[in-house]
Amino acid sequence: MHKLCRFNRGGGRPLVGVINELGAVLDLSYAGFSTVTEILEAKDPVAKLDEALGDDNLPSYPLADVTLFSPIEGQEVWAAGVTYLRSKSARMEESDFSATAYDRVYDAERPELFFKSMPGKVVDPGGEVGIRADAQWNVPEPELTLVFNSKKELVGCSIGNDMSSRDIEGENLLYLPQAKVYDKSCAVGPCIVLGASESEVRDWTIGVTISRGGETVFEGETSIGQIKRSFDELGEFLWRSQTFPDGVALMTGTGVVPGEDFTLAADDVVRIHISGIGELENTVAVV
Ligand code: DO4
Ligand code: MG
Repeated sequence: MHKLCRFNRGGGRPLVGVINELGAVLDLSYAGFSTVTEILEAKDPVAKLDEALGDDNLPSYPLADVTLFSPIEGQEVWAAGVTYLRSKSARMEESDFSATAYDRVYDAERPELFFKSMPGKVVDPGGEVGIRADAQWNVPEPELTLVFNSKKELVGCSIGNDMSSRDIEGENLLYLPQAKVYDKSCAVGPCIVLGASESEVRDWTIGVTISRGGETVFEGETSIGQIKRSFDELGEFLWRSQTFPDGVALMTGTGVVPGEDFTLAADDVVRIHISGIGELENTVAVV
């Protein structure tokens, strides 16, 4: 498995690197790579990286000395919903009005899929994620994020945060785009893991810790294996009647939902972890 990332040191354009087991970033610009996408588009991305990493002379930098960027370059970000039982029950509680829609989609053949973010609007690791100024009930949604290349091949996975306004979504299902798509509502990172099979990924855990003024105000965790649908099934529906010339990232839904009395506040720190990938940390700001 390889952890592909975008980074730089002391400013300048993002470079492509791999985070190794020692917590160092190996600089792939010295192996001739300038984008993550060209690796994702290769015939065999893992073999391509194995070959590049065979060079013992690649410069390496401690993670603490680099700035990481989201690994999303030109990929649109989409999201699946109601893929965990916990998501279905939380949404049915938040809205009498829309309860049957959530109930039905959980069992339906066609999954819920929605557009989440233009690539240029994706928030970097360490950046600010947004809560809407006109919303009262806001949560992060920690989600395994699948990464496909332009040939529909599932080539890797990352960590995503599908920031959501639950009061807006709960008021009327037709407000879902406003609850889900606004400035700073989508973060992805810190890397894309290549070379993990679906069965390996399903053994991983995903969780979130939210801190306020240094105190933990919420934490929760679940297993990726609880996702009801297979990755191929989600990908197959996403690609129906649509192409993605730069590839696409697909958040796979949340299985960790804070209780009804919890809402995010400005300056909260949200840390999402997936056992096989790492941690995506962001600070909350009102937008
Ligand atoms: O239908 C509402 C959104 C569902 C969602 O984002 C999730 O389950 O993660
Ligand atoms: Mg979600």
